[in-house]
Amino acid sequence: MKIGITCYPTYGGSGAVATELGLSLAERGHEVHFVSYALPFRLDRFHERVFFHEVEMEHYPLFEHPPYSLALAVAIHGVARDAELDLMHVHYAIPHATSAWVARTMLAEEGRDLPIVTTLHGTDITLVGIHPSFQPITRFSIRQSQGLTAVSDYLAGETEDDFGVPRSGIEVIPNFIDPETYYPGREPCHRETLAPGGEKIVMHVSNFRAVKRIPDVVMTFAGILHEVDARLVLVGDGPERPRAREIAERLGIADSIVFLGKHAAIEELLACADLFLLPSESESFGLAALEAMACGVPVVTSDAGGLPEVVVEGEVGHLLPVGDFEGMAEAGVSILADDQRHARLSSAARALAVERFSTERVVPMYEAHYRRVLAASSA
Ligand code: GMT
Repeated sequence: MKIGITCYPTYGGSGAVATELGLSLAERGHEVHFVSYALPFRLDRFHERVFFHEVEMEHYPLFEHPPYSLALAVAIHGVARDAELDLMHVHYAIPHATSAWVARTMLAEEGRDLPIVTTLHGTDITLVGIHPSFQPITRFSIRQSQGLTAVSDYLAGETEDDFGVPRSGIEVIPNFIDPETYYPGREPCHRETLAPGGEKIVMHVSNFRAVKRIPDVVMTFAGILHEVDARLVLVGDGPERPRAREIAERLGIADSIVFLGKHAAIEELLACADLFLLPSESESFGLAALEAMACGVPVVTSDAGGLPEVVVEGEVGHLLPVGDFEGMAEAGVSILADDQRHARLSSAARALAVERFSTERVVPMYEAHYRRVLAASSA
């Protein structure tokens, strides 16, 4: 198949999933065309059958906010026509599903068909999409897609409740990991640099938005530090990063925290973590938690959204109520202070990630979804 993919190129789960999917589809023999305003952050090497098309934007002085959605629609239209795409797969509904619908409408006028598959990732439904300024157009655009997938049961349910899309019209296809990229004991490990005194490594990876509850990461770590000699490694960047430093300084634990900033190859860092924290307010899936599990790292997370579909309580870590940083600290200590328990959770985490969420298992679900959409379109 010839497949177009649009995603946000920035540091975040939806861009990561879209890029890994595109690369894996290309490895399986499909031709993949990425369309976005910048190179997706994980598309960092040459790959056969993979093309990138940058959306051209005119920065006319009249526009305080240049209309990216329209420029994207024009780009999708051009790529679909020139590369003869079979279908367009957009990740994150806003504005991608709308731009794809405009492109599809333009192509229809020229006698061409471009089926659209939209994958819902999270805040495009639960936070941004539901805001009154976007709700009607999100609803319209996702209902216009020929295929609709969500990354968890939880998100499919929210989409039905808040947008009136029947649950039967949404296929749940979970996030996935390549077990040969994410694995325990990866070398070289950076343990000696990150924790030179042999401390346990507690890690958090995100784009530091408010929804990630960064203060809870620091407070949980402070609780762990009372009982266990540990260091907190914070990977990523975003609006809440200064707040994390401020809290750490106030608590007098800044020296035990490493602010690493953004890293593309997080598998190298996760492989030397002892515990992963994800205390989010809302998380439709929690790709970062899955990546940690695949590296054999037990996780302590909130029980928000789709996280219980990924993290099995007591088997691979612990799920606590949102905001319960004291409980999270206790759970973290119970894992870090008991080597045998840590080893048990670590191997269960790896096994679960590989069995349920490997590329090999999940990517064929997307291929089957595409085939169904194409069959329905040509019927
Ligand atoms: O929806 C978002 O917040 C953005 C998105 C991203 O690009 O980071 O994250 C979502 O998509 C990921 C990939 O499907 C999921 O693993 C994350 O749980 C989800 N984030 C939220 O729901 C907050």
